[in-house]
Amino acid sequence: MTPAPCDLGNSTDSLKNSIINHLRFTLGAYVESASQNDWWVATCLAVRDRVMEHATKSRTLHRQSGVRRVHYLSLEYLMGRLLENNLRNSGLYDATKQALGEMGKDLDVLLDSEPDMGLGNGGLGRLAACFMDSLSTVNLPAIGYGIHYEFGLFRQEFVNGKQVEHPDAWMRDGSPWKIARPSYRQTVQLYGRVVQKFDDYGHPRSEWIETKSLLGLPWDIPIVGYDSHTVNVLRLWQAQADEDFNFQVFNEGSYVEALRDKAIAETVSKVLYPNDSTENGKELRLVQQYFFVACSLADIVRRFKVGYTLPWSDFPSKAAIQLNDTHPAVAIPELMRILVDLEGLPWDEAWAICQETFSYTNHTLLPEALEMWSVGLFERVLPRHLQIIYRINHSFLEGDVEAKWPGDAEKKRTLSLIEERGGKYVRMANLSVLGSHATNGVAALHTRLLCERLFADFYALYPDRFLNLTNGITFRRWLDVCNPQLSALITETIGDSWKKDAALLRQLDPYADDPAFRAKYAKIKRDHKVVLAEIIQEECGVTVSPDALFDVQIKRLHEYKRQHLNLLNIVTLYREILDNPDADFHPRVFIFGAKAAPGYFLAKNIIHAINSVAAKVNNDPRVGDKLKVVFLPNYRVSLAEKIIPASDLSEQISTAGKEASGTGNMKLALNGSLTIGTLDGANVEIEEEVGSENIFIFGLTVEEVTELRAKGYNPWDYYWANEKLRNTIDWISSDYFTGNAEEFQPLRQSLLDHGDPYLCLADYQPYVDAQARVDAAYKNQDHWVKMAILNTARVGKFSSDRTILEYAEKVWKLPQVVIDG
Ligand code: Z57
Repeated sequence: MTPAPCDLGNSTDSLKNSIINHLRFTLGAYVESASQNDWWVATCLAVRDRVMEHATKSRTLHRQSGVRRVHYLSLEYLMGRLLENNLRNSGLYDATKQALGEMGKDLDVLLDSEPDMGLGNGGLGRLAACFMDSLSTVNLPAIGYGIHYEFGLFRQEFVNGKQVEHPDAWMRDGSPWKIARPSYRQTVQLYGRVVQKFDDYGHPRSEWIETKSLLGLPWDIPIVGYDSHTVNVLRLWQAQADEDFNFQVFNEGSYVEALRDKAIAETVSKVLYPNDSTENGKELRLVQQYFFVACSLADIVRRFKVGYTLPWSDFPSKAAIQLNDTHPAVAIPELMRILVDLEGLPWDEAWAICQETFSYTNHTLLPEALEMWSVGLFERVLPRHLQIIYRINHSFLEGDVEAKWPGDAEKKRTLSLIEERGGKYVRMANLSVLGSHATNGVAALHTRLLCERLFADFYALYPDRFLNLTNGITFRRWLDVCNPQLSALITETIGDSWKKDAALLRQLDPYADDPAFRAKYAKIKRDHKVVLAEIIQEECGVTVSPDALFDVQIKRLHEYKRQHLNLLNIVTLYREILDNPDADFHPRVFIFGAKAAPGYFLAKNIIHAINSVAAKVNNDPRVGDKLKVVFLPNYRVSLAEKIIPASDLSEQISTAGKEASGTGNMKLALNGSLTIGTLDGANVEIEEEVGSENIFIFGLTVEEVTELRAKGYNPWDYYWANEKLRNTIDWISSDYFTGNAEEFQPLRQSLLDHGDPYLCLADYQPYVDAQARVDAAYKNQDHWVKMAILNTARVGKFSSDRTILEYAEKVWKLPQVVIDG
C-alpha cells in the first residue's frame, strides 16, 4: 500500500507545518535559532513542495496527450527573484505571510534577502523570463532551455564614479528553486575530425571522430503561472567533465593532473558573457552555444523516442523549437547531423523537418550584434557542422536563389551563409532565416526594417516566412508584484480579471476623470517615490525630494540608447539654473541605472561622466533642490522593481531605427510613468495605444535619419549653429567636473571628431524642447495624473500573454492544455 503523501494544503497551518519541517529536517536548524537565510530557504521549499505536484502533473499530461510542445532556446534568462512571484502567482501569498507572521517572521524581509537570478544581460534575457511566466499562465506546453551559469551578470560598483565589476556568485549556497536531474544527463562532442564511412546499405555516412567529450547535467526550475495549474520547467545545463575520458591519464599516474582537465571542462558553464547587443566572437562562447544546444536537442529527441515509435516526419508535430536570436542557431546543423548522420534520413527529408521545427526571433538590426563565426574557428570546434552548413548553402544558392535571380552573383553574395569579404565567416542570421519556417521581429517598426533592409533579399524570396510579434512584459511581475498597491486599486475598481486579460485595463479609462480615483492613484505614486528616495539616500548618499519630478533612464549602457543625450540636457539645465536662478523650473531628479559591458570603453566613459556631473550638481549650493542626478549602482531586476513604480518620466530616447523594441518602455508606462521618446521600436506602438496627447515624442524619424545620413551628416554644423549645445559640450570636456580636461575627451570625440554615429547633436534641440514641454505639463499635477492613469489603462496590448498567444497561434500552432487542480 502506498502511504498517503504528506499534507500540502494551502492553509496557514499547513504552510507553518511545512516551513518548520524544512527548518528541522532539511536544514537541521532549531526554530528558535534558525538564521534569516534558513527561514528564507525553508519558505521557498514549502512553496516548492506545493508547486512540484503541479509540475509533475503538467509534464505527465503533456506527455500522455501527445500534444506539440514548444522548446524555447535562449542563452539568457533574467529571472530576478522567484519567491514573491511564485507566491503571488500561486495564490499562497497571504497564507504564507500570515504563517510566517505567527512565527515572528516578516515575509517582506525574507523576500528582500533573495539574490537575483541574473542569468542574462538585458532586454533579450528578461523577455525570455517574461515569456516563461506567460507560457505557464496561458496553459501552453513548454520547456525553456538554457545554461546553468555559475556566475550571472557581474555585480557593478562605482569607485570614484567609475564602474568596477565583481563576480556574481548567485548560487554559492545552492538555490532552493533548482532540482538536479542526473538521470537526464547528456554527453556532447567537440573538436575532432570527420570521416566518410558506408552504412549497412552501402550509403555514405559521415562520422565525427576523435572528439573531446563533455557532460551536461540538467537543473530544473519550476515556472509557476498566475491562476493556472500549468507548471512548466526551465531546464538549465551545467557542464561537467566526462570522467571516462580521463581514465587513461589516471592509469599513467597523473591523477592530480587529470583533475585539471575536469576544471577546464567545467569552465564551459562558468560565466555569462556580459555583452548586450554586441558580438562576442570568442571560442568559449561558441563552445557554450553548442554545448547547450546539443544537450537540449538530445533531450528533445530522447523525449520524442520514449513512449511511442513515430516516423521522423512526425517530429515537427511534437516539437516546435524557438531560437531566441541567433545565439542557439547552431541547433539547425545539429538537428541535421542527428537526422542525417545518426538516424540515416535522406538529406531533403531532414531539411524539411528542420525548417518545420525551427522558428527564429531577431532582436536587433545593429551590425555589430549580428553573429558571425570565423570559418577557421568553426571548423576546429564543429567540423561536421561546418560541412553541413556548406551543403545547405550550396543547395540554397544553386536552388532557390539561382531560380529567382539566374546568374546574379551579387544576390548570391548577399544571401550566402558565408561572408567572403575580409576573411570567411559563417553568418548566423542568414542560417537562422533559412533553416526555419518563421522569422519574426519584435515590434512593428523593427519587423518592417527587417523586411526592407537587413533581410530584404530573403523577404523577396520567402515573403510568407516573415511576421511581426510585438514584445510584451508579464503584468504579474511588472504590476502585481512590483506595485501591489496599484494592482489592488485597479482590482478594487474594475475587478481582477485584468490579471489574465490585460485588455480589460481599458475599463480604467473613465476613472482618469474621477477626482477620488486620481487622488488614490497619485498617493500610490508618491508613496513609492518616498521609498525610492530612501534607497537613493542609502545607495548614493544624496537627499532627494519626493515632490520633484523623477526622471528615469534604466537600461544597458549603449551609445545607441543615448544616455549621453540625456546628459547633454542635464548639463544644459545646470547652466540654465546658474544663469537664470529665478526661472520657474519644477525640481527634477534624474535617475540612472545601467551596466556597461566590461570591454565597452566609451560606455564606461559615459558612466564616469554622468557620475562626475552628478557629484558637481548635487553639491552645488546654487542649484539646491532644483536639480539632482543619481546613478544607482548595480541595476538589476530587483532594483528595477523598486524604481519603476516610483518613476514619473520614462526616457526612451534611442536613435530612430536602433532599438528593436524596448520593454522597459512598457513597464514604465504600465506603472504610470509618461514616456519622453523617439519614434523607435515599440515606442511607436505605445504612442498609438496611449494617444499622442499622453506621450512626449521628439526627434528624427527613421526616414529622416536615412535622409540626413544620405546628404552627409556633420555634427560640427550643429555644434557651431547652437550656442547652448556648444557651451554644454565644451563644459563637459573642460576640467570643471573632474579637474582633468582629458577625462571626457573620448565622449567629446565620439560626438564631434568621430561623426556622432547616433545623431545626438541632431536630436539635441528637439530633445531639450520636449523636456521643456514635460516641465510645463508637470506643473499641472491634475492633468499629469490623468495622463499617467491613461497610460496604465491603455497599455494592455503589451502584456506578454498576448505576445505568447500570438506565437502559439501563428508560429508554433500549439494547443492550450488546461491542467486541473
Ligand atoms: C538584447 O537585449 C537585445 C537585442 C540583442 O540583439 C541582444 Br544580443 C540583446 C534587446 C533589444 O535591444 C531590445 O530592443 C529588445 O526589446 C529586447 O532585445 C527584446 O526583444
